[in-house]
Amino acid sequence: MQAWQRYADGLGWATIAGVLAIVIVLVGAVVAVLARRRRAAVGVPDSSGPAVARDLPGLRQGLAKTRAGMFQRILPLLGRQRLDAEALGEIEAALLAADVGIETTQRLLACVQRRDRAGAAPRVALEEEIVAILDAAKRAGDAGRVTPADGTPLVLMVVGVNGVGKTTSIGKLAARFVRNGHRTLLVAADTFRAAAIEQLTVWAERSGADLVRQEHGGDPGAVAFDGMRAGMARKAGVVIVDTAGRLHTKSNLLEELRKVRRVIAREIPGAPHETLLVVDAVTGQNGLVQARAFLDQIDITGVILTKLDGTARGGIVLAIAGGLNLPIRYIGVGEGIDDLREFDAREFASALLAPTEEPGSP
Ligand SMILES: Nc1nc2c(ncn2[C@@H]2O[C@H](COP(=O)(O)OP(=O)(O)OP(=O)(O)O)[C@@H](O)[C@H]2O)c(=O)[nH]1
Ligand SMILES: [Mg+2]
Repeated sequence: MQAWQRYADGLGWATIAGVLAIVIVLVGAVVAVLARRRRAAVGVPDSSGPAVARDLPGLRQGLAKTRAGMFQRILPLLGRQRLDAEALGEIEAALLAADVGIETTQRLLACVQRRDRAGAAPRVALEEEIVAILDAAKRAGDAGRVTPADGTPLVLMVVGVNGVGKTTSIGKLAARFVRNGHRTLLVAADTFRAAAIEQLTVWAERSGADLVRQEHGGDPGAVAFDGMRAGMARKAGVVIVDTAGRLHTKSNLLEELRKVRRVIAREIPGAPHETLLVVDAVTGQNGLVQARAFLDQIDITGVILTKLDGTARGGIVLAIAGGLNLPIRYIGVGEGIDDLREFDAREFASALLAPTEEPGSP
């Protein structure tokens, strides 16, 4: 008998199997931790973990106006067993009034009707279809996302018309990244107003991010160039580029943004890894028209939808996802540093449709 077999018999095969199982579990755990570290090192936002669910009351609060508007009337209807024509009409009116858009409203209604005939509760049917629309847009956006190469930062370029909340959202995003341990650098490529550079400077201080800026009136492309060089030299995990929402007369905003984008791409291959379009939810269908104009000219990979707290038209989330096939990445639900939430389809749908009598709802 081999020495190892005698040794094994002495120990007992069951003990050896147990030890082996423990070793496998330990190796699995180490691999998982290393994978997480790697994601952190390249600055990929990690949305796993309990952070999303913890803030559910905050999201409900942010959607309070939408829920209290036309939606208030349909929330009780959704609790019914079956829907008659009148109830369906009310649901349609509520969805349209919340800016869901005609096409997406029709899709939702058709699904509710179909599932109603099959005996499904209207609330469940509507919630599932909302999640399906949002998930499809997310998959489309994820497919276009690029992971930063080793040793290069994750570069986010933020665009949108003036006043939609670009700079504020960048400040809030920076705070999130810094909190998650990423070295974050903000780039003030909006040189149109002196106040814009000052505003980003304040957000950099508030969030604990670094800043690259030049004088007011300078060339946005030159600031972007400095920003990418600094991001590499300082080994930043995340670089976020702020851009102008308007320019001096006669210059073409979208052309200027394309130029900034080219500079970024030339300096860091694969960058910008995400180009986020900021849309102000309060502007409703107008925001959608703006989004289309940007989409025609620039590769947009996702949307930050701001000011959801200030509108009863929160259905714009569905119009963007369903109508433009663009994923909502983040939503703004207030002006404070913590008022930016990573968008979660299921959480959004249940916060929107939860019955009012549920404990904790607004
Ligand atoms: N209520 C609310 N206000 C917001 C939100 N996001 C931004 N704001 C406010 O919207 C206003 C405009 O925000 P900015 O960040 O300056 O917008 P911008 O897109 O950078 O504007 P320009 O630099 O002029 O193009 C500010 O008063 C912000 O506090 C939000 O989610 N909720
Ligand atoms: Mg700004």
